Amino acid sequence: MLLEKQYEVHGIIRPASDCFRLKHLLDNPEIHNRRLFLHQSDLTNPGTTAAILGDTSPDELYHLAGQSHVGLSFEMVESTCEMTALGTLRLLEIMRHLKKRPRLFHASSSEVFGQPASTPQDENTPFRPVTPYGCAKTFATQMVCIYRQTFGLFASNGILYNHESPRRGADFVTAKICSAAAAIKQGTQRELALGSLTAQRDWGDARDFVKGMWLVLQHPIAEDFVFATGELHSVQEIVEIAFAAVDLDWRKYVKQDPGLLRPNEPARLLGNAAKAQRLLHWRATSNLPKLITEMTKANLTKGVSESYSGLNS
Ligand code: G4F
Repeated sequence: MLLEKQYEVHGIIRPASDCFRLKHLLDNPEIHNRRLFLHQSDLTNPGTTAAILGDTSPDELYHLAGQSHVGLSFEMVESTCEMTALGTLRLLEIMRHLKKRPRLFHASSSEVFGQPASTPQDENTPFRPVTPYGCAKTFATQMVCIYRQTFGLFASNGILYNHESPRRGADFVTAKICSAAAAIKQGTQRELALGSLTAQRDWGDARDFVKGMWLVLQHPIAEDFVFATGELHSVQEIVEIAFAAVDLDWRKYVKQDPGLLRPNEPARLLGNAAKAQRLLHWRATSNLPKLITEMTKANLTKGVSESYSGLNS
C-alpha cells in the first residue's frame, strides 16, 4: 500500500527470513532497491536497528514486529515478552534519542482486553489480558502511551482485532482452515484437526486494517484507535464458509483435537471502531464469507512453499 502511494519503503527483516511474501516485489527490478529496501535486524538488536533508523531517517515507522501467535505464547512466554514487550520498549528508546523522530504506529491487539468487563470494547475499555501474548501487548501499548505523554513522541497504538487475507500465515486459524479445505479438495490432505470450534472473534480484512494504520499516522494528533468490524463469528462459521467454497461437507473432514485447545481464551472480543470512523473516516469494508472464500480459492493455486510455516498449531 505504501509503494502504491509512491513512498520509499525501508523494511527491517529478520536475518533468517526468506521473505516469500515479498517475492513479487523483490523480483520486480523497478521496485527492489529502487523504492523498496530491506535491512537485516530484529527487535533483540537495538544497536543495528538504531543504525538503520539513523541512516534511513524515516518520516513514518510502522511497528508490526513481534511473536504474534497467541497459542505459542503459552509455550514461549519469555521470548514472547522479550520480542513483543521489550522489543517495543527498545524501539521507543531508540526513537527518543533520534535526531529526527518519525511518527510511530504500534500494532497493538484486541488481546489486551482478554476477558473484558464490557462488550463491545473501545479505547476506554480497561485492559484485562488473559494470555502471555496479551500481557506483552498490554505492556507495549502502555509504554507507547507513556513515551507519548512523557517524552513527547508522536506514537499511536492501533488496537487491532483479527485481520486476515490470502497472505495470512498458515498457523492462524483462518489460513489453516482455508488451506486445508483447498488441499482436501485437491486430494493432498485427508482431514483437518482444530482446537475450539466455538471460539469467537471479530475477523476483518487486513487490507482495511493497513489503510487504518496509515490514517493513524496522517492524523494531526498522536492517539490510540480501535480497528474492528463490530461483528462476532465462530471458528465453525469459518469452517462452513471455507468448505462450502470448494463444495465439500465439512462434517466429513473436520475433527476436534483437545491438544490444540489453548490453556486460556479471551471471551467476546468484539470491537467498537466508532472513534476511527469519526476521526479518520475509516470503515471496515469487508464481508467475512467473501474474504474466506477468496482465501480458500487462493490456496487452490498456491505452491506448497507459500503455505508452509514450520509450526504445528
Ligand atoms: O487465528 P488465531 O490463532 O488468532 P488469535 O489467537 O485470535 O490471534 C490473532 O489475532 C490477534 C488480534 O485479535 C492478534 F493480536 C494476534 O497476533 C493474531 O493475529 O486463533 C483464533 C481463534 C482462537 O480462539 C483459537 O483458539 O481460533 C481458535 N482455534 C481453534 N482451532 C485455533 C485452532 N487457532 C489456531 N491458530 N489453530 C487451530 O487449530
